[in-house]
Amino acid sequence: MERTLILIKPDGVERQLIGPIITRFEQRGLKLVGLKLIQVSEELAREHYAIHADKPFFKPLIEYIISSPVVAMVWAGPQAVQAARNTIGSTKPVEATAGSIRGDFGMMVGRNLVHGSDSPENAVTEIALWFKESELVSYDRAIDKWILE
Ligand code: DAT
Ligand code: MG
Repeated sequence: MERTLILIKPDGVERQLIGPIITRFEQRGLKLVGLKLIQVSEELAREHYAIHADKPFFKPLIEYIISSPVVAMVWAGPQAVQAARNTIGSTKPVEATAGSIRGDFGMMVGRNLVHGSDSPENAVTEIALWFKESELVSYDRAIDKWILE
């Protein structure tokens, strides 16, 4: 079982898309193991996006992510990172496949609704940044025998 960090960014929260976005991951068959609504500090935002610190879009990216609350989640499943990235769609919503979250709900790269970890290694680092291990739960889902083989 792999775990991935998913964020519903401020535009997703403000546009009242928390429910529809969570539904996409639930329908996919991923399992929710952590969830919280938080007002992100600039410090956390900068650490989360540290890899982009030298990019011209870094400042607006930080301002965007701290502009309203964010829903932080951990979803688990086989190849959860790749499954979630495909459900989210390409970084630029106009280029994202219809049926993906960004492809169905987004228009601009700076308002692309959702973050998802891009590799299993980065997922481990990001989950540790956003969640204490005690905030994550482990449970058996009865439905899993119809999702996992
Ligand atoms: P992703 O969120 O698909 O993993 P990323 O890690 O390359 O994309 O970039 C992080 C965020 O930074 C992305 O969701 C939106 C913003 N971003 C990326 N490339 C950008 C660009 N060329 N112009 C403006 N914002 C950009
Ligand atoms: Mg990324």
